[in-house]
Amino acid sequence: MNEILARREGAIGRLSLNRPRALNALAQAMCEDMSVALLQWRDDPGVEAVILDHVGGRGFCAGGDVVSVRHSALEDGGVAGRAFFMAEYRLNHLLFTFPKPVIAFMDGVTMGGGVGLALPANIRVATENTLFAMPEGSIGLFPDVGAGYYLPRLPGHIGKFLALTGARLDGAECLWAGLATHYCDSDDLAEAKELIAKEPAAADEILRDLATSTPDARIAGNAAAIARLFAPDTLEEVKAALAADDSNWASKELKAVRSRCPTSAKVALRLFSMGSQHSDFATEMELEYRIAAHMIMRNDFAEGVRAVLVDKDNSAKWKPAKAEDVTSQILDAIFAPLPAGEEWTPLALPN
Ligand code: QUE
Repeated sequence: MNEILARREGAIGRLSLNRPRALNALAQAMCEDMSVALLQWRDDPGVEAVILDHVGGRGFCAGGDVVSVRHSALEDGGVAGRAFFMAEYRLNHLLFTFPKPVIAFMDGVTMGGGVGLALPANIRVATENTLFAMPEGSIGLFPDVGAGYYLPRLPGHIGKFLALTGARLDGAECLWAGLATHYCDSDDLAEAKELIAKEPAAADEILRDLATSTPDARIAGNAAAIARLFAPDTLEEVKAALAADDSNWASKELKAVRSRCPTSAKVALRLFSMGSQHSDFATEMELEYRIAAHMIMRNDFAEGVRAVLVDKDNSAKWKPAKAEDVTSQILDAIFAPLPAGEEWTPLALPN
């Protein structure tokens, strides 16, 4: 069964995710297959650009195969889980440094690992089906796949808001936030891809010509509140700011922050303050891999995946349960370097 379709169409290489029953959640072999095709196209002068999309169904890509990673943490000391993240982050880095234009079609659920495929693309197309989120806080993980690089660079503390609440954005909101570069009706995508395959250099113009009027971005109405209430650097201060605001919106978002893993939230905040300083994406991936290697072995990850994806009771018991009890010593251990020979390394240096 082929979970990645890789083929040439005209002057483009086309990669289509094809694991629709799991909303195209990424397994290690899918990441490796995509990397092999990209390396081949990188060096093929007949390939001028790459299209990244999915075959059908509701998902572009819902994330990584975290149920398997949990199994690895419980059964093999996390060996297979670390191998998955190594392959996934190598793919993220290859896309980020790819020397030809990449065009990603976020025409459906785009969460976690799917965000890591879409955001390094030069052209990112949202549609009426786009549903974007960084939901890792609800499984005791952290916003990874380069989120530590991308999210702190969004204006008005939107990235912190997305990480701490797991908020879902629609396609119009993705365009508004700069997460997408274009908005098209999904009915026009087949035509767009056909035209782009004939003339990849005109992709931007082709997508602009096909663009219909974009619906209003609902999040725009909350942008001022997000910029104000998510400005603080600590989890305790963000929660206090939300609690002090008497709007319904703030109390709903406070509930979202409170229900999520407090260690995940503090890891996200420390990662964002470091990631905003990284000018090199490889440095970002090396740091995120250290964090992932440590976090998948913590009880919160097994418990979070159990609650959301295995038993689906959505009632994870976090340890520590309180923000105040997530100490800097806990965070230091999660951010610590790995033993020699076990650190993340890129797949291939850019040309
Ligand atoms: C956090 C996550 C993931 C998630 C939910 C979270 C994730 C992921 C999936 C997912 C969803 C539907 C599927 C599937 C996986 O959900 O990474 O196979 O059919 O892959 O709260 O990080």
